Amino acid sequence: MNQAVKRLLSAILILVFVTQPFALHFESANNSNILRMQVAEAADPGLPAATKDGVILHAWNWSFNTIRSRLPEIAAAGFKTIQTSPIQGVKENTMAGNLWWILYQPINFNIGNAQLGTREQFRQLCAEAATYGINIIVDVVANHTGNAGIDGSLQYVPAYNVDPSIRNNPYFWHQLSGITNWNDRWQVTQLGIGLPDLNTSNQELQDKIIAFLNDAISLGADGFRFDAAKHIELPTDPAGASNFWTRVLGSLNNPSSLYNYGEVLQGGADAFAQYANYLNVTASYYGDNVRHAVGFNNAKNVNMAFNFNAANVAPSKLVTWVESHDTYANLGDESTNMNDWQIKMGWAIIAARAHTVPLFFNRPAGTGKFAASLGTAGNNLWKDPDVVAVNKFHNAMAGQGEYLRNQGNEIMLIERGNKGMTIVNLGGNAAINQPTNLANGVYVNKATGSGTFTVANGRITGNIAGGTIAVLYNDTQSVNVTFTVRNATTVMGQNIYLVGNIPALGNWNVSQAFGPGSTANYPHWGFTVNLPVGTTFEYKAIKRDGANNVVWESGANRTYTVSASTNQVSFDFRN
Ligand SMILES: [Ca+2]
Ligand SMILES: [Ca+2]
Repeated sequence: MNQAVKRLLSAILILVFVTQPFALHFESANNSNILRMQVAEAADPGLPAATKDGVILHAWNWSFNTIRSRLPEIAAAGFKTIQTSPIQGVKENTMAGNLWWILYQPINFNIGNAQLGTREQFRQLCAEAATYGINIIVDVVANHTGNAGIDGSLQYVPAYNVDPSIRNNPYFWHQLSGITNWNDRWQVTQLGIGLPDLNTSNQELQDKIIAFLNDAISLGADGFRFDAAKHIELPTDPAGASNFWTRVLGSLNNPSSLYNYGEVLQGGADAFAQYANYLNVTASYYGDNVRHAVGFNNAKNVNMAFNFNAANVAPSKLVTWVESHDTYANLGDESTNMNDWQIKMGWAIIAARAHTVPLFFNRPAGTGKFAASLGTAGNNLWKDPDVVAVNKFHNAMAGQGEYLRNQGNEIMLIERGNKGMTIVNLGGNAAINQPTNLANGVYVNKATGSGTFTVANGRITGNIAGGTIAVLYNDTQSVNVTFTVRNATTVMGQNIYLVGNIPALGNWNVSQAFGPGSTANYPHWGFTVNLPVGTTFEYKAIKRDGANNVVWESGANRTYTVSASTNQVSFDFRN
């Protein structure tokens, strides 16, 4: 259910309760749903409507019920979308954290496994997530199945418990051997990555995959991350081409509501830009550059975080990350030793930027690389106040373009349209003084670094503490204020206007006064002015004719402060 429909339904339900408390008979299950919807509405986190405009929480190894229990917090933290681990049946039921890769060794195309939960629990997760405006996207393993063992050729033999309808069909498999030349596109797609490679060109196998994906969609899935997408052939491949992507993606239900992306790790025969013709892709080089930019295994240098380095694929087709579950968890420890501060600063860079969809990888809880069991929630960095502040910045800036600046090698300024700016300071205390397109005004830092910044005459100035971020935008809500000026009689050619010390009321310039008012109830005059909540202003009603001859109200200026709720002002014109 989209936000607008939900809001409308909530309003109707509240109205029904208020106006007809005794006339309706809800069953208890319905009542609990209604209450939940109202609670969700009360805590409306301002999530964008679509995954493409928000940020993703990669709830790595969290079970369906674990995710479900955290939905209010996840919504409050500003995550539009949650990405699950693979939901297919897997070859072993272990819950050991260091055996996380078992989830990437599926045995079928059915929903449910010991680690994440059942198909019904998945359905419940999706249903409840929808009440918070949260989308669920699912990690899908379609390139390969689990193997029979890690030794030698067993790597390329299907696990004994792979679904017999797959295991025993000789047409469903590529040859049982591994890639030796990663620059050979045929090998990259047609041979194994340490696992038995499925023959993804086979239409009967594709049909199983399509049925699985549509089952997930029917339960509320909002898109898919295709694992090892680089290893599933494209229609345009020079050798080994197939219609997998066009046929599978083209057979999904509700296609326009889905966000799909492929794990296309850059390097070797990646065909990166070609994949982007079919689905969104992972900007893995950029993640590497961002890690270096924030000083991980490198001298800090924000200039490394400007270029997406993504084969000229449009940024709107890129999923970005600071680290992925692979860079964290694989044997190479590519990002494992990054500290939380570095992750946060990297996240501030990628999530402040426009167009792309940033993915926040949630590390396991506890100390050590794999301290927690599969199925449990990870550490709490995803709800760190600075991460949340940047998430909300991302949401509030949806649709705004970006302008990137640096102040030396340690300060990056990410400006969005003329609405907001996030400043990432990797260095010491600093005075910011930079050109900007932001509207004039004072901007209070929404991140923990606090402080205020001032924009005037096309420059932003302010102080930022060392190692902190500044999240700057004015998100004041505007509301309609209704004025009724009573008993204001006029002569031919005169009308009633409002003039005051704010731009909406002409800044005391009578020729730019607001009005004329509506005369539906003459001699009473009605006005509806849209004003930001919290604005305090002085004003008066005036009589004005076409030549800007003015009769002012007598007495002192009136004052008013716009509130978030009721804004109806009525007064007699003071002659
Ligand atoms: Ca393959
Ligand atoms: Ca959904």
